[in-house]
Amino acid sequence: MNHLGSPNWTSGVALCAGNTAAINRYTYGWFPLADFANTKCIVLLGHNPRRHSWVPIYSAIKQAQARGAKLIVADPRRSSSADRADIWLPLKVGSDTALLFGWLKVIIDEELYDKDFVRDWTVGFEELKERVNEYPLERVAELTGCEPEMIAKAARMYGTEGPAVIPWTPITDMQRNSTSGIRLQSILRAICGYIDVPGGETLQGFPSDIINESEIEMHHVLTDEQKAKQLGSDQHPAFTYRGQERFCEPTKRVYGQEYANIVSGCYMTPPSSLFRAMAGEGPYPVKAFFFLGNNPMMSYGNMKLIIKAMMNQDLIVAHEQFMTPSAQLADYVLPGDSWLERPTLADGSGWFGGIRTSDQSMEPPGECRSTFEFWKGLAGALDRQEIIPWDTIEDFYNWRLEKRGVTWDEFVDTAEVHFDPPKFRKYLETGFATPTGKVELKSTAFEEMGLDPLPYFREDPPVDPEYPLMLFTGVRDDGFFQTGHRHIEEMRERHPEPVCFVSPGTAAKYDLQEEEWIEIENELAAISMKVAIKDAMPDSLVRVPHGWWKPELERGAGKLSGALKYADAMLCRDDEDYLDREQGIPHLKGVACRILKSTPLDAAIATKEEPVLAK
Ligand SMILES: Nc1nc2c(c(=O)[nH]1)N[C@H]1C(S)=C(S)[C@@H](COP(=O)(O)OP(=O)(O)OC[C@H]3O[C@@H](n4cnc5c(=O)[nH]c(N)nc54)[C@H](O)[C@@H]3O)O[C@H]1N2
Ligand SMILES: Nc1nc2c(c(=O)[nH]1)N[C@H]1C(S)=C(S)[C@@H](COP(=O)(O)OP(=O)(O)OC[C@H]3O[C@@H](n4cnc5c(=O)[nH]c(N)nc54)[C@H](O)[C@@H]3O)O[C@H]1N2
Ligand SMILES: [Mo]
Repeated sequence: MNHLGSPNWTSGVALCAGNTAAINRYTYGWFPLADFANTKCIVLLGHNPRRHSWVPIYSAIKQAQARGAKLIVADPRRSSSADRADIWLPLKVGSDTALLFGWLKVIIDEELYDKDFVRDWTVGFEELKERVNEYPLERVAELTGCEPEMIAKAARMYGTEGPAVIPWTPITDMQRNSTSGIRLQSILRAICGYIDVPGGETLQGFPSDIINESEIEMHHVLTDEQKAKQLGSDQHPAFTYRGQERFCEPTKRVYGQEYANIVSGCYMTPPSSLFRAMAGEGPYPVKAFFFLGNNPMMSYGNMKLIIKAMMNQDLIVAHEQFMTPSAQLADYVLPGDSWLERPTLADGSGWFGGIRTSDQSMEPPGECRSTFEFWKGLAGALDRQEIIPWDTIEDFYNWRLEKRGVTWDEFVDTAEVHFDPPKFRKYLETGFATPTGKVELKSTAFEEMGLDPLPYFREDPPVDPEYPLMLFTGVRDDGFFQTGHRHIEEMRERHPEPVCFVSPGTAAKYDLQEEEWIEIENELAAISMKVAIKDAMPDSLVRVPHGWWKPELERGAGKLSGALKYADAMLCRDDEDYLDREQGIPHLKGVACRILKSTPLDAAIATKEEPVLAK
């Protein structure tokens, strides 16, 4: 993309970890990794690692607790992590940012922060304090629905029982106040003295002696003129070139190179701006769309708009393993190989400072090709062979490993994860990779872009009596990964249909029975789900599973194998009220909706037929 001159690239990591990385840079220049092995206190904002979801994190938390570490969980639902927590804060869906303001208020008022660190290594503390004073505990209690004493108790635990960690959570990556929520997490880590210390959160940088992924991406070859055209960067610049290039110089100073695409999240086009331009809403037309390792139609907000955007393209090319609803709209589907069928050399994208390898175990079947071969073939077809000069992917890896003095074959044979020995408080020598070299509690970069340099909280739009319930998306069924795997019979036997969760109170109010088919509806669409009644759910909240379609149903425009009937993205909004201002990502944690009971006839149809979407 950089060689061809297009700045318009986006990814599912725009609402999962990539955007967190980009926003963390505004505070201390990098994205930290939690040191679970040595920590004394863990805070989970929603994030609920389970035995069948985030296995290493689940195990690390259990081990830390066995050592006596404290666990604080904020979750509207009594999740399995909430069950094991020392403190559970049952906050209102989408209100994490307000809760974090409450914590800061207590920590600043009671002087539980690290005063030396704040004096020597931060800028903007006084302004931050003033902003935080706008959030007294009574107001925070109202915004979050949590008891003021419980908020204060959790804040004291975080402030005094450290070193503590607030490991990455996707939950604040998908909210209207995402930028402020992520900033508040980074501010808490910093002022409490938990950054780059054992048991806290470490700024790992790139692994040594390897050509890292950010170097390979060659962001310097994309011209300033093209970067300036990146869609959405005027309105929502936080993770675009416009926002992130402010870190080039400091990143070079601290980490040795200008571009650091941490978790691949730092130079993206805001998805909603991209799809709106593709749909013809300007500022200029987009005519061709290529996607790879992403099911774009179902992985953002406002799915109907994305379908319109795709239908408005002259050319769509998909590099996919399966005929997903997105791939069904492509002009060309290039079959992709899978991870066992290719050798892999991966660094941790700067988040985790290690290198991982995986050997090729078998040949890809039929016409399936690796992504390397696809891009190399494309460069050749454009007579630009010099972009990818290596004959094979192994040659490419040999080049990346030259500095280590090993060949790919030798390196992969070790079958290890390669770590550099940990270093702490590296900022004492280099400063932080921010424009001021300090931890920016008040962001100079946001200020320069005309954005609020301090965190703030935007409340929900007023309740529309037509849509009295709230939904959030995010059941990850154990047998599936995201929108994938619904074609695997054994897994479908375990989870044959999409199932949403409601509380016993909500079920009683709307006369819903276990396993009954219902429709969940809002201004955008209605989708069909079966009901599960769960004690762990609070009243008036509906938990909707992510990414449902049925590969066995009819394919193609207007059908899309059931995606129109079941996908959560049909209900996810991307109007300004539902977008994070700085990033332009959708609010998926608290969307107004209502429940309609399906008639038995509808329920029968729901499993067999698909509605036709007017083109
Ligand atoms: N088997 C399997 N494992 C997976 C995946 C999969 O598809 N299948 N997906 C992987 C991926 S990419 C991700 S990102 C993770 C997601 O996994 P998690 O990070 O655990 O996220 P969720 O399961 O979506 O929701 C976690 C909790 O957040 C709570 N929650 C919902 N809204 C809010 C809110 O506004 N505030 C707070 N504080 N809590 C809230 C929910 O009640 C839920 O208990 O799972 C990963 N693991
Ligand atoms: N509405 C809504 N949007 C969301 C979320 C949500 O809960 N609701 N969750 C968000 C989260 S947490 C995440 S992580 C993102 C995930 O969003 P995506 O990255 O789109 O995740 P998947 O749905 O797993 O789609 C990945 C696709 O890549 C294909 N694929 C997998 N491996 C390979 C490969 O090796 N080669 C090729 N060529 N293709 C491959 C798979 O077949 C699959 O169709 O979505 C985000 N978007
Ligand atoms: Mo994710």
